[in-house]
Amino acid sequence: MTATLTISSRNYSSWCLRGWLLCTMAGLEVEERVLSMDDPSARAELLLLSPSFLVPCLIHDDVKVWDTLAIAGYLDEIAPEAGLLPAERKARAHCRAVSGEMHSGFANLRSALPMNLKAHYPGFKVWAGAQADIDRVTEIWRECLQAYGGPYLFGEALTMADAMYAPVCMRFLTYDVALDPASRAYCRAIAQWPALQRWIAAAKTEPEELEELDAEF
Ligand SMILES: N[C@@H](CCC(=O)N[C@@H](CS)C(=O)NCC(=O)O)C(=O)O
Repeated sequence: MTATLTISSRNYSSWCLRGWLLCTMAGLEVEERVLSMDDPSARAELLLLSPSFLVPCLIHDDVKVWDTLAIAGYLDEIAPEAGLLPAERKARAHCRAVSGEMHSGFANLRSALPMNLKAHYPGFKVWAGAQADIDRVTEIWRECLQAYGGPYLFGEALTMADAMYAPVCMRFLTYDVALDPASRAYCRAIAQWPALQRWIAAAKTEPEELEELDAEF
């Protein structure tokens, strides 16, 4: 079986990171196609590949699936044994809900603290709108960590929710966000995730394409 994941910047693209982590969790080996968003011919190619014009986009055999949540659902279908969703029905619903909340929400957090894996901003000043998102994210985390015992959101095994929130953990570390002890421990546990470390190492070798990124990405 051949699979291709079209991605853009490893350093800036949080959705590509999520999609790639999900493929890794599902044990799906993907050939990565890295497209530069600034290059018009790459954009034309992307339009053919990904009808939404957005990345990541997974092509697996004759199936094309874009949008991270749809990719997660597809991967769970083809690799149910990988545990992208927890085994128990109530926990599965909870995992879907918090993954969906990340996917559709937190616009202030995403625009004020864009992912930038190469950067570190000690003492970064977080504005109130983004702080409200941070408070909600850490509330979700504390509830999960307490209910399922950690170290990951749904217990001892990583699930799709951890892939959804991994870029948020990296943002919190990049922007030196003040966190409660449980959330800080969770961010540190996620930062140790070997697949994420591989992605970060590759991101650090990427040429500087964008000087400043203040749009949601
Ligand atoms: N809801 C989409 C969001 C994907 C998204 O916004 N991708 C960004 C990169 S992280 C993108 O493709 N932007 C296109 C562009 O910048 O032209 C998903 O879950 O995959």
